[in-house]
Amino acid sequence: MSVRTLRLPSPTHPRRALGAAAATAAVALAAVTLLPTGQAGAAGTTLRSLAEANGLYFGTAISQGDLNNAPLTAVAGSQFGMLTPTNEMKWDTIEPSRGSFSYGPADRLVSFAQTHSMRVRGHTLVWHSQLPSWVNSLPGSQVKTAMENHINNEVTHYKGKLYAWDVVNEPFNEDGSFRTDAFYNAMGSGYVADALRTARAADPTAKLYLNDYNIEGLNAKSDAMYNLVKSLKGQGVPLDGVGFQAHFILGQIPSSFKANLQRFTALGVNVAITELDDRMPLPPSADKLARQAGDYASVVNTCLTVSGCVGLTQWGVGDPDSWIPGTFPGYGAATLYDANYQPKPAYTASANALGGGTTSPTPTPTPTPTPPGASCQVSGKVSPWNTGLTEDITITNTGSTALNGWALTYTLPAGQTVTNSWNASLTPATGRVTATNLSYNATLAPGAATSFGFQATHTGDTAFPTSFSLNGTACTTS
Ligand code: 9MR
Repeated sequence: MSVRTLRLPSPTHPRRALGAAAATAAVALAAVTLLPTGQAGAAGTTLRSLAEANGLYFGTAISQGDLNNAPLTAVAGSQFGMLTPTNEMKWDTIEPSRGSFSYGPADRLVSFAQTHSMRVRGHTLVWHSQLPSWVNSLPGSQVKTAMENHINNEVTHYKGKLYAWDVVNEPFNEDGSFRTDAFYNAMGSGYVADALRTARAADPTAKLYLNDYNIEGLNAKSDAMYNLVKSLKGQGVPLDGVGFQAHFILGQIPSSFKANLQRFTALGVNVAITELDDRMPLPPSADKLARQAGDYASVVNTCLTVSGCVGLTQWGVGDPDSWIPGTFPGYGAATLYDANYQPKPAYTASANALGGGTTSPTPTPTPTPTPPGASCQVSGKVSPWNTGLTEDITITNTGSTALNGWALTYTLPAGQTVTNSWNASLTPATGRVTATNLSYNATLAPGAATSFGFQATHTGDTAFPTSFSLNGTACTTS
């Protein structure tokens, strides 16, 4: 596992080939949406903020019953920026009998998400499982109408509220043939296109996904999904992405994972990791947890390095919520949080992969030549919560000379301690701090601006820093 600090952004990183404007937007988004830490691995650092600073989301699956679990909701509401209802948007809950719709459980989860500024992935509209028996009992001639009506009703109910829908879930057998479920039997493979078109008509803003498991590596099943996506895109069917469930086994992340994701993005769709877990034989040991940390870091890094990978969702918040022990007896400990909702080594590894640097060794500083003095203006924003804050700072070069290397020095209010940063290297963590450019944003032309951000703990004083100077010359603040 590679360990790194201050991973964002790197000139060799495809996601960071976004340009300064997008990078600034990502930082601004992180600042706006940050929430209290909960039981995080490091004070002031959350998976969601780290992911968002990379232009990704980090999500989790929650069921209605989980809302009564205080430790779980504390972690979920602070650490994750996307919510997938585990079961509550499936057909058997939403339309248990024909034409009778029940949205209460799913509405409660959407409300929790909204309260915690989380987005929602809808899961799932058309699936052979958790399908009420009345659908399977319909004459073939009525299945299309029933499917379209179900999609139309559910997508309309959540219109404008969801980030994405898993429109069709698990359409393939392991050998790449279509599952012969009620939908395929009634309509052939054309049911997929029909479902996507129906969903798009009901909510033009939600991203539309196909989702499946065991398609992470190059194999017959992922070939089938690839060919389906290619065919749908060729016909102009509305399809935005493919979800890779990623129910992994310790030490068995497919070596072709990245190449596989990339062949999908080359078709013009996004990819997302939608149900991530990594199961191990029980009981967990220090060695197994360390290997699991490596697996998680590798998955996060794969998403980071595939342009078009939009985010990751873990299936469940902690090990107590995971479906694994019930389905794979003798296996478990598959998530980022242990039985007491304490972060596991996999959490730290994921955060580090996203640039959190919570356990990284202090890098050897690279000597930088002292750049010339500069005229500057500084602006910024503090987003505080009870014990921490996020701050983003924009520097504008108001001089007439381009800077090739910059160092912004400022004084933090007493009691503030930096815990992590992005788009600049910060040292020391308290008092008079210097933020130094990274290699990708070293150049600052006359009139140009650049932004960086950091998180800090505080003891009550959440004021913006004072006494800014850029390369030794005092800046104005606005
Ligand atoms: O986690 C879900 C579990 O609570 C349900 O009992 C199960 C029923 O099929 O579905 C689980 O979620 C599945 C998801 O909807 C689709 N991919 C596989 C997941 C694990 O079974």
